[in-house]
Amino acid sequence: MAISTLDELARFVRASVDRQPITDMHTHLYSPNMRDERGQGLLLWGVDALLTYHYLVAEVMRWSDVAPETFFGWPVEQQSALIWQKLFVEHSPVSEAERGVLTSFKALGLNLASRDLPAYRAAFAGVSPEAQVQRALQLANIAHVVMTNDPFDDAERPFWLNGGTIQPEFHAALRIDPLLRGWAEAWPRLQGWGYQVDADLGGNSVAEVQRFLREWAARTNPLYLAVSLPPDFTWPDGVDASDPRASITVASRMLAECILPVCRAVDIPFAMMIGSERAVNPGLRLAGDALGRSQLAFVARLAREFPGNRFFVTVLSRENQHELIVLGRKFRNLMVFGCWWFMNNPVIIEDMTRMRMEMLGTSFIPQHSDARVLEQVIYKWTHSRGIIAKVLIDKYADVMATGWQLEPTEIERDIADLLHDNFWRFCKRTPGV
Ligand code: RAT
Ligand code: ZN
Repeated sequence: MAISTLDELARFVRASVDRQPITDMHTHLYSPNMRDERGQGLLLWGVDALLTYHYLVAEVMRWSDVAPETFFGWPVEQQSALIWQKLFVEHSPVSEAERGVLTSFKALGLNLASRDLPAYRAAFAGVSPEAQVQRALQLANIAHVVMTNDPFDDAERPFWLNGGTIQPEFHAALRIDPLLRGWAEAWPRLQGWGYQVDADLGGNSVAEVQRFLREWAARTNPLYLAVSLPPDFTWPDGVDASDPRASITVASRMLAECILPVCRAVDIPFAMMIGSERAVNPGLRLAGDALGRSQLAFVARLAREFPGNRFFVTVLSRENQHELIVLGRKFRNLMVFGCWWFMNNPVIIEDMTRMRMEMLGTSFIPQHSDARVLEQVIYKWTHSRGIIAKVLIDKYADVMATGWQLEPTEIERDIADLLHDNFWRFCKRTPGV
């Protein structure tokens, strides 16, 4: 029976969005069994990790006189105590990252009225990371978590080199920033690992970088290869009209000759997260990055010139969002995804989701969490589900006003596409769990 009233529509959409298990296509979480060589778990979780999230580090620095290097030298409990005091006690926690802590705490059953940080910590004493993963994924109703797996990360490499296997809800994504934005430091490391590469990508380098990528793809079984690119990235870069091959940059060749061919061979998409300006204030470490507006013509060039490749794309500048959506309309091998990092605020999420739906229908992926700390998935998805539902209700109401009838199963299909199926279809994979 078709939905007949706006009240019924609103209730049904909200309930369906809440019921739909999520595939969270970009996080910085790890399967809880992943450890570094000293046995330290790679997954961040719990009260102190939540409070020392780099989004909150940036915010506390505005209220505190402590020097960043002093702050980072403190034990994590001291850092989180300062953040709690400054951002939650001395000022009201109204920013999105602050509010997020409260949403997660509440869902986890903590008593927000007490404002008792030691009691919050004590609530998780004795809890295992495995148990907390199950709890957080259940509270956020997440079926699949895609990690960010960096073969250049010394903490993570040994796990994979030793043949580690991950829990079934977790999936790998191979992150290869150093190949495209740090080759000068990356090539000697590759050489040290036995790959015959050089600074200019000469000799056997192309085949050897491809071998490196293929071996890591075999090791991690990634759903996609990923990179975060600076605002001024372009492709091809440095081409001289009279001698096109002479001055093309190493990064441009790396992309066209190494990365994209391996993505084609392994049949996985390449994810480009475009617009991150690293270390604008280096003393703040992870909290010190900013963003810049990009020229997205290169995205169109890549989608056009490499029709055999599939590209996930998200952009960090608000000013680039509309342009990216237009490109999404032009290329079926381009999948627009997520409200990334500085875009992950209600006002912008709503704006972006409306624009995307008005121009792409339901053929996009509205959100990813980018969670670095396990329990963040709870707030990121609670907040985003609410906004996605709100936009859907408006759009369905507009459609119903024309006399079009909507079946509940059609609404459920659309929501499953947005929050789960579009991702897997674009990856050409069937989820295992
Ligand atoms: O959102 C973040 O946590 C950023 O620090 C970045 O990690 C960004 O999401 C990225 O993947 O580069
Ligand atoms: Zn990220």
